[in-house]
Amino acid sequence: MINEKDKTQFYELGYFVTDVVLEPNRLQSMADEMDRLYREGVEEAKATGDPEAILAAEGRRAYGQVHNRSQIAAEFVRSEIYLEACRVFIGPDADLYWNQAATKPPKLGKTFSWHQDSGYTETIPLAYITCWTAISDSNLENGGIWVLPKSHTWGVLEHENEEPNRQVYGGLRAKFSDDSGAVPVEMKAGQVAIFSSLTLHMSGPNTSRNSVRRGYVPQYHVPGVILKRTGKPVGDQLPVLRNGRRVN
Ligand SMILES: O=C(O)CCC(=O)C(=O)O
Repeated sequence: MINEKDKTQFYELGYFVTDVVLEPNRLQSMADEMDRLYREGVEEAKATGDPEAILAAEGRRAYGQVHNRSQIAAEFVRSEIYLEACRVFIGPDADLYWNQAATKPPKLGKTFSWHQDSGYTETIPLAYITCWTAISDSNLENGGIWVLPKSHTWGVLEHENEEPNRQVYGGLRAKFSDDSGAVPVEMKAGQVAIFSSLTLHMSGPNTSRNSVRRGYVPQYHVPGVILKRTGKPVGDQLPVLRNGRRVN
């Protein structure tokens, strides 16, 4: 599934995109799980009767640690494409570092500003891989991702706080000036964009009429990773690969 050209592009540009590598029935199961999480979040908020909480849930960027809330996701994080990416870019031993379901509904889905994943959590060792997976088609119109080729060679940039507003999700924004080389990464359901945690990326608003953009975003790292800031273990620390073999 991952060939020499993909590897070269990953090391030179900081990312590559696979062919369609996930079967329709597995994509449908994950899409249903993502919709369930989103719906449950909105229903919980509605139960509080607080209009702000409802708005926040409807516009929530992502749900994390999905593997703890969904047996389907716990299985999905061990998909062969992810294990192969771990073997190629991490080594024979790898853990799930973090995983998120990022559902962008039409109209409510906002911009997520330029950032490096390592800009959120700087780890030791530093670089890990992000496997941004199109669970449904992801494109310019429905809020797909963009990457900045070669930015993985720039080290960890300074990031500043981004306050949420009607156009932009809250979070961190990388401080840099020139995104003129940015590339949109349009994907069919079942394709995976695999990039370094140092690669700058962002996603636009969902301006489509009725296309829900569903991105599932598992990330993988070596076992025993620690957070630089605290010196403490960080992330999901869920073993997926040992001696090159899948851990169940
Ligand atoms: O799903 C998106 O829109 C972007 C997700 C992302 O960049 C991230 O989680 O780091």
